[in-house]
Amino acid sequence: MIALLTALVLAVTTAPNPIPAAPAPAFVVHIKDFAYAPAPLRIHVGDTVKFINDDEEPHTVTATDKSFDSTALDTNGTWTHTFTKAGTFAYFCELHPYMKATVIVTTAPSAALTGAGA
Ligand SMILES: [Cu+2]
Repeated sequence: MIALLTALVLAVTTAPNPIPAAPAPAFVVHIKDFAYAPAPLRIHVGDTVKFINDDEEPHTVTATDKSFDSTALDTNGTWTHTFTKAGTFAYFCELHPYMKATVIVTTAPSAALTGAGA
C-alpha cells in the first residue's frame, strides 16, 4: 500500500507541467534601422504579433488612435499584442514619430496565409 501511494505521488509530482505554454506568436515585426518590418503586416483576427527592437535606440509601438501602446522597448526588448478586431491599425514610434507602419487585420481564415507579409 505504501509502495502504491509512493508510486502515485511520484506519478503526480513528475507529471509534465499541465499549464500549457503560451502559444508562440506566429508573426514577428522587427524594429531595425528606425523602421518596422514587415510593414504593412497582414494578419487575421486573433493573431498575436511579437514586436522586437533590434536597434540600439529605444522605440515604441503606439497605435495612432492609442488603442495599444508598447511603451518604450529597449534594445532586444519585445512586446506582444493580440489583434482581436478587424481593421487597419496605424502605429508609430512615440520617440521617433516619423517611424510609421500599419497592421492590417482581416477576418479571413488563418489558413489563407498566401500573400502575408510585404
Ligand atoms: Cu523609435
